[in-house]
Amino acid sequence: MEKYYVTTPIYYVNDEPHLGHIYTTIAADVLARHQRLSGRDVFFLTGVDEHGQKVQQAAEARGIAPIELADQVVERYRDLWPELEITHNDFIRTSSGRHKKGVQAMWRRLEQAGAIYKDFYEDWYCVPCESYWTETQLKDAGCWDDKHCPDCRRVVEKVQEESYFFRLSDYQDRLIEHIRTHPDFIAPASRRNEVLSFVEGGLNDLSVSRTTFSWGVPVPGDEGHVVYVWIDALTNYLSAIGFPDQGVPDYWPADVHLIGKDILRFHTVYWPCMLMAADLPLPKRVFAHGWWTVEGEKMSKSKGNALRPADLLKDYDADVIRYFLLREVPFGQDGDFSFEALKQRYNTELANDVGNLLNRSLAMLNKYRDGVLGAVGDEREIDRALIADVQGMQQDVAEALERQAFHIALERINGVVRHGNRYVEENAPWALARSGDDARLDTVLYHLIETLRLVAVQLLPFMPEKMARMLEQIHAADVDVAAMRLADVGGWGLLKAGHRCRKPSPVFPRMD
Ligand code: ME8
Repeated sequence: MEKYYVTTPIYYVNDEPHLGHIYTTIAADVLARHQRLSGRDVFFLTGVDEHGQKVQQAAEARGIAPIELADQVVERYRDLWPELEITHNDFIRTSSGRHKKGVQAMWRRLEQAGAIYKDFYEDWYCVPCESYWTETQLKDAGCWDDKHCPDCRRVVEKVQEESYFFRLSDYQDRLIEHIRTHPDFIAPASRRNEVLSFVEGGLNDLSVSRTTFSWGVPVPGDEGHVVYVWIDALTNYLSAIGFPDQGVPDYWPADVHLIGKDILRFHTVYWPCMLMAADLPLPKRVFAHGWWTVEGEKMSKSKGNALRPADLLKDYDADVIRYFLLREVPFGQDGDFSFEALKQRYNTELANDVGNLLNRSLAMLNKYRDGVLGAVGDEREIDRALIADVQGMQQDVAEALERQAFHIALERINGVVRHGNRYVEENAPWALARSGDDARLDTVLYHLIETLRLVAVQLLPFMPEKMARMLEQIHAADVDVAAMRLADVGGWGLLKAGHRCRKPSPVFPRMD
């Protein structure tokens, strides 16, 4: 069976999950479900990033050990994912033995390849705050010119720290070549260009160990150093699937790493260069999606305005949240979340379009035909046009999702739903019932129900619970969505004459 490996970033445990984290994870889940439905052997990985100074400091601020903080926050993620119907195959913690072993093996491989050397690293230290700042952090905070501390505004001093370095600069040309010859490696295209010009601007070697804090994986053979948190974190994509015990694990290389644009450079510069040095294949694709603001504002810890999943789940079903996030904003672009937009999209696209087509079709089938499908008579042009649209949808959705174009996949499916509603108006089944044209009435109702069934199959990865309920009304039987395969249910004409559907029961009631 063809394998498919999809990952999310592993989330830091110094913050609780919010809208941004669920966005990436939902997107990955839709890909995983779609690929399983298409018959592939899927491995979907998510997890948490526990090491590093940020986590150590957050734990200290609460007066607990870093592992205690991690143990608490990890439960928030573990509890949340089932509520959002996330079907990950594994959940990696970077504090786990299997991961540490993977990181140390990666380190040794880099060392054996001659890609690591020891030198000094220059940091900026604020004595009163006892905090270390990098040059980049000072520049980003606008504190570079007179070199003051971004926190307390006092002058920082230069300190030298012994550090291991990774020969990132050695891989510059190979990376450029790889990006040029693999146009699908970095998406969307704007991000690819951004990375390319960054790499062409020249790469510096990367400091990959720290001695100023201890919460991390010890450097093999030099325990005074911990491995830089990004070397540690990126290796999760391999340690979770059996590296180093399996050599190159079965699921490697990943088909797609889904990430936010904030961590693009780590995934498209550091990670591929590390893999080249370690002589391991590169991931096939890295997709960096855009950034959500909430009601026009940037979410920030200091403002305390992060949108928490519980605030959403209180009023909206997981399926509706899943649909909205992937429909509202073209994947790759930034977007704004608002409850008003969510309600509006729900009412127009789900309640009015899908819900209405389902309710009226099943209601007419029950009213005129006691819920039983009749034989299909002569097909007219109008019927063939509907079938062609439905059949084209499957291919188009698959192609869109192969490029992570969720919004295009959904728009294509919605187009079929609108076509279905037009088909009802144009064929006016109520008039056929009144005039006693039973053969034509049966044909029209059959086309509607079969269209609905295939729409539900395509929407399953996006809204698994709602679509299972829709399919149960159509099939008049319980549906095991996890076991469903396109090869069995994806073709037009599965339902036969004599099949009885259920009475409609609203899946998308209108929201006021
Ligand atoms: O960066 N809009 O973890 P993290 C969209 N541990 N997505 C958002 C978002 C927003 N406003 N805010 C967060 C880390 N995200 C590292 C990753 S991977 C080897 C290590 C999402 O907890 C988005 O996917 O800060 C982003 O990349 C990720 O959360 C950052 O999560």
